[in-house]
Amino acid sequence: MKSTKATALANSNTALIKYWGKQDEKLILPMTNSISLTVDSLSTTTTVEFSEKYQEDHFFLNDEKQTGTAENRVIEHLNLLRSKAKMNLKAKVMSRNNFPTAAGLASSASGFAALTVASCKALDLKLNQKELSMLSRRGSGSSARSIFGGFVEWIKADEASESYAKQLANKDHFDMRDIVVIFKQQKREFSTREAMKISKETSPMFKARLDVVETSLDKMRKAIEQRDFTLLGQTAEADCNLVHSIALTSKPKLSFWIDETVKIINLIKDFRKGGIAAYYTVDTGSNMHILTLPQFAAEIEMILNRIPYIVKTVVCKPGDGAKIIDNHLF
Ligand code: 2P0
Repeated sequence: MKSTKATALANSNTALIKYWGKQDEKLILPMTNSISLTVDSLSTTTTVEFSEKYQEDHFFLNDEKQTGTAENRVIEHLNLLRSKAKMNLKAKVMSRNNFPTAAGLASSASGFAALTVASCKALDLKLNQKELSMLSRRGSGSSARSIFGGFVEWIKADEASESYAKQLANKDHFDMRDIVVIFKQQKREFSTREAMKISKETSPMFKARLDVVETSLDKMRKAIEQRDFTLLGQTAEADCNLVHSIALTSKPKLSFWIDETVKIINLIKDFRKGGIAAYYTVDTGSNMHILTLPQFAAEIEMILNRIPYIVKTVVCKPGDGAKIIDNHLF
């Protein structure tokens, strides 16, 4: 019986200058470049097996069979990869996240990067990271960045064959920490995909960000290159605030922050007054990221762990890009 199996591990990434808005929804071409940090402790492991024994595609996430949009997005991505490999065997896909799914912690980034890398290996497509990044992008835009480790920039382009991510600096270039803060209360009314579309079509702030994003990207590249943590933090916070202003001024209003988000933002401001270098960024969920330097991480974590509305903190370092591993999930 014809059968082929592979497993990949991909880390999530935290957007420092965010991807917000598409110029092409089908090809997933972004309106702007974006810059992220691939982290080491939030990962998806995915095993893919293409085999004659499967009559249809199956997708399991954290041991639960998925249906609806989650399953359809995976099947659509498998179809794209199968057409590239000129092969039509159905597949079983099993994924495991070591962190909450769909909570603004970029599970689609690690998820589609792991799916792409595992599938391409199982399909014997011999692709380089740039090609993997372009393919992964079609599953979920931010996953194009998780193919690479460390500090990564995803390039906008009008052509599908020219929009891919590339590494700006490897994980050892700048030793910083991303403390992921997971709240007891979770809120998510809109998927990122819906939110981006609504924002682009309805927020008067959307164009305003396009006017300043090139400057933000320049500052972020410089901050990374020169290991300037203050510039990195200030620039990430400013872009985060702009993106969430766009969300808030959309119709319908998109608000991802909860009371706890604002409380932690105020705490971070107090940290800075007390000489602790810390900055925030928030993606499309109420959970948030505190960017800091290694020497402050333990103290910040200790303070956060005393706060009753925080269920978990994860201290992440810069991490590796997506890779093939030997331990299959089935
Ligand atoms: C980012 N986000 O740069 C931004 C900031 C969330 C907030 O990219 O529609 O799941 O699949 O391309 O990649 C998450 O969006 O969106 C995201 P699709 P994706 O990380």
